[in-house]
Amino acid sequence: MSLKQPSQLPAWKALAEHFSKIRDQHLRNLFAEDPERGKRFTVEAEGIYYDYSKNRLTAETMRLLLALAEDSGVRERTEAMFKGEKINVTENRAVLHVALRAPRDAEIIIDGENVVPAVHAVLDKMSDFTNRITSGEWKGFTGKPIRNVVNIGIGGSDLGPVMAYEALRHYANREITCRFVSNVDGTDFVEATRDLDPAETLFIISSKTFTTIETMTNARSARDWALKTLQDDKAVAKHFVAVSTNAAEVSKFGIDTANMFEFWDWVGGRYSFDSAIGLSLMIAIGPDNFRQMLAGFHSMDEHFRTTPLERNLPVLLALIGIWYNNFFDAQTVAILPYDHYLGRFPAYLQQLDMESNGKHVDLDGNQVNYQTGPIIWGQPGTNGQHAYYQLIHQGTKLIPADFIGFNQTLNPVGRHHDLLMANFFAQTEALAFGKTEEEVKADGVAEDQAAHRTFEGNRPTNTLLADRLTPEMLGKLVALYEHKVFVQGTIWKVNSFDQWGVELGKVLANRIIPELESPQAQELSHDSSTNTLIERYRQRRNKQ
Ligand code: G6Q
Repeated sequence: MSLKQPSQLPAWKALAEHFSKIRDQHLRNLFAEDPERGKRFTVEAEGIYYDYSKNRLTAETMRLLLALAEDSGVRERTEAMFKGEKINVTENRAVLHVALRAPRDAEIIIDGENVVPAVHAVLDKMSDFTNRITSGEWKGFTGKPIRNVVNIGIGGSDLGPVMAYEALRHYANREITCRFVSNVDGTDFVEATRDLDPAETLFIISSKTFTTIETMTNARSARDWALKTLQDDKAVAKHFVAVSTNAAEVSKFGIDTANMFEFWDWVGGRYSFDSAIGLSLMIAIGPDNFRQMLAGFHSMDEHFRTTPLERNLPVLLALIGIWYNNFFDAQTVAILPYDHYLGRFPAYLQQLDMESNGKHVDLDGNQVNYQTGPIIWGQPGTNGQHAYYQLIHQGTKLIPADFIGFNQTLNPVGRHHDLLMANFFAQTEALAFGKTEEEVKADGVAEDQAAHRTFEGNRPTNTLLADRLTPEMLGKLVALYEHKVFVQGTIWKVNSFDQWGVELGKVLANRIIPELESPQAQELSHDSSTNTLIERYRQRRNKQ
């Protein structure tokens, strides 16, 4: 299939022309011209109130962006994904994270087989295992119940579980301590396990391939750590379980494949925490909450699949992102959750978005001549306000931001929630409307100070407001962003489901490992910088 570059589409050309007319329009004027704007540019669906009125756009912009989605085949590609077509063309795989949350009676066929029963069989096995752990029926090797669960995984096998565990901590069983080890830096493992009793600790080795060097290194250190105390290889069966697609490697490691939780090659790592990769999360929050989270994912999937584009949350979020990325030339998007539980949400979205759409060639392998995925970053509010918001308000860069907040707190304490939300509303207001020099002077600020205290405004934001951070709502929010990334990837014509960009570094590290570990100093044949750095490390690593 030969692809039309997006910039050749009539809707793209029309947007470029439209952009030249409205690029300097100020949100102050847009709001003044239309007293209903703050209600008009909103959508409420799936318990999420999405206000996109504080964006630099008009009804015409939206009409053209929606035409772009139509012309780019968003609808057709969505159907292709949901039907299990092999849209991950560079790996010849289907992309079916939506099957992970399909109801029991759904039918999704890949290579002639309905995958939904297998999905539910694994979920049932996870539920059963969770119940055995939390009830104390599953005992460690010395007969003690499990009190600590350590997930060992990295990338997609870590960021999702840890984000969701933090997000849903309110619902977690506090009798069980959950830790997450990902980094090959030994510090991560040592600090995560230093206060744990091996006799009460279960390791979940989460790795789709079961060959990832960081995970396997941590898994082996975990086995050594456990056996140092438990003193018998048979203890591995009671203290280690695996989540993987690779039964052969799991059993080579010494884990009974009866204690392996399966998933499939049609689940991408960064789209996998609602599969068995979420086992640690299920143990923490319990099977019922986990299933509610899946129900949330599924209802956002259905919303995305069936709602007209102009009221479709992921589509709108995606299109407005394209507007800034490709027309305003914005380089980044800030994700700003005003909920402390969502502290890891920006880091999770970083992988989801940047690994998916950080691509420089289209599906045909042609170099693109337009910007693809943005840089994603952020921290929860209000902390960020005392750090980097200065630049968002008064810097020279345009930083579109997503503000995510909740009407109800899970931890009512005094005035805290009203203060949090007052800041949430104030920030998007300040960013949009700013403060003019006249207003500053009218406050009595001296002439020579006025410029410093002026806020241009016209800084765009999305507001996503929901009632409460529940497991179901977390599922909805994650699916919202998954599909946003998908829509953008479709418009940019990139493969959002591979990640070849992480390979080269791995290959080069594998070449350097023996150069660091071999007892005979091996000759180095890198560039002069890398050679000198390795030499220096070899000389100095054992010096005190
Ligand atoms: C995500 C990527 C990547 C992957 C990790 C871990 O989409 O594929 O982040 O999840 O490299 O891989 P394993 O699960 O195979 O250890």
